[in-house]
Amino acid sequence: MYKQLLQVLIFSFFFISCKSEVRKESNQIINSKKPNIVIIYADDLGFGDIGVNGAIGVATPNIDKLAKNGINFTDSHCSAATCTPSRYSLLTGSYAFRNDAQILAGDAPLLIDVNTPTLPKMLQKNGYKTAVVGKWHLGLGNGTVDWNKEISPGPKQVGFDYSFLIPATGDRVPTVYVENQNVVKLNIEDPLRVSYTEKIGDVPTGYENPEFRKQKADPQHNKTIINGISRIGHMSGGKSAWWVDEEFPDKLVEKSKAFINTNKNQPFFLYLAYHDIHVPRSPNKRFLGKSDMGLRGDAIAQMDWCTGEVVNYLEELGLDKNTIVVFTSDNGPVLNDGYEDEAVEKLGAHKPAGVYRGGKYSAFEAGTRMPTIVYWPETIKSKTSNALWSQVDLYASFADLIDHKLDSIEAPDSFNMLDVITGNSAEGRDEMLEESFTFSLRKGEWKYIQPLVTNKKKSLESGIGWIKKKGIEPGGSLQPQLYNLKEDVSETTNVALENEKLVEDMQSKIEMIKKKGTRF
Ligand code: NG6
Ligand code: CA
Repeated sequence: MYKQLLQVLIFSFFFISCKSEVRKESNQIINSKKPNIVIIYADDLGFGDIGVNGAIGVATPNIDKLAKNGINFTDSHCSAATCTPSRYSLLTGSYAFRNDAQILAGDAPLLIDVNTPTLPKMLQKNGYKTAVVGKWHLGLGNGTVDWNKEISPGPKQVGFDYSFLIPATGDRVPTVYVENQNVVKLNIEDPLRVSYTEKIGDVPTGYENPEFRKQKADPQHNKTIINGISRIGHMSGGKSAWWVDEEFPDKLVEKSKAFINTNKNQPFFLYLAYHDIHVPRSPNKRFLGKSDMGLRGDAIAQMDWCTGEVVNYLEELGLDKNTIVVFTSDNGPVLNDGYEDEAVEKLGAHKPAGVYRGGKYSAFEAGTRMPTIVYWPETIKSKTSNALWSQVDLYASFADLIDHKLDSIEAPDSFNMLDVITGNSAEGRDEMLEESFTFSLRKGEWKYIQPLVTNKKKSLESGIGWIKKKGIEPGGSLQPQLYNLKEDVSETTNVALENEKLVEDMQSKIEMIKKKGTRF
């Protein structure tokens, strides 16, 4: 008995001292000792799309190296099954439904209220220089953006000292980079205009000149053609500023390295958000044929290369041992998301979501269960972790890492998972919300999916039919769904009817979460 108690005490002491080891450095007065934070955010990358998680047909040596020398998580989640909501949660520590975050148009206003506490603002307060490089998709300006002037509010007003943006998505106009809230290389003689309602200017569109396209596209992706790719939305002018999709990897790596280099002598936070492997998939010719899966696989190879470039650069500058790198993705995988790029035809035996059911947009696990690796040489040890946690937790976890005490309005849904993220604990969350077109709740071994709020079969089909058309199982039903993930990780057998009380409890827990921040 005493022996056991002693063991517990020794273990606790060891555990606490490991944790304080992680923090000790951040307490030192020399600012440069605070760990740098790099979040590498892939787009639409599924759990099974990386080598260490079983990818077939594409190699990801750089990402695998991070996983082998860091922690590879099997039950880590983005907050939602689509991009904008996940990014909103990552940066605010708040569930996306609290601000009604949905996939945004390319001319949507800034979604994050400038008075909302954000992860980059919290880090700034603690002496960090902060940057976002890559896909933004959180809106810009106040609703009527003039792309020819400084665009405000934007990343600066939510806490980023430096920004280099793909403003919305690769498939949406405007197809220009925005650096520190100004369109890059814009010629004022040729003003840039954007419309999501009607054709403007005389740039060919996919519906008028389909012969100009490199890839066939569905009607939503068939508007203005830029660089041989028809996009969502219309655009005219600004020709000198138009991006070349094939240059994304080099541009994003270049801008990331420049930011790291400029700030190497002080703590920094880099949020590097790739376009890859979102549509349109148009990798640089260096990566064509690098996979057996056509453009989708080649985009994975390209994204892996970018990851290697940035991580190796940290090493080259001697920063790697003082930098925590989180590699993850914003939502589950999708094959045909609007363009015919042969992702379906060339898939072979590869399973983008691994053993999980569903994909992007889906309420099933593949919607939010993300490939997730945390890498911090010499501070964290190599392992696999099955702990449950969400990207919404990064805010509170990084706050703890640098000894920032959260106040009552900060990060209302963010739980401190620092010990989990750094591998000192395998005890993740007890409960976690997953957002999609409905709500799901994880609790212990259970996964509950809230029924859709309609009684008409027709409305159900119109609500989720479009997801089915993409070959993805939406996971929506008029009935409650309950799965035991311990026995049925692929969510094949709905056991809601046998567990009425549990279903009721989980539904009421969702109601509680809806009412107020889960941290309080
Ligand atoms: C959808 C687009 C899809 C993709 C998605 C956003 C249509 C029919 N589909 O509306 O192609 O752009 O938005 O993807 O327009 S995400 O990863 O940014 O959430
Ligand atoms: Ca996405």
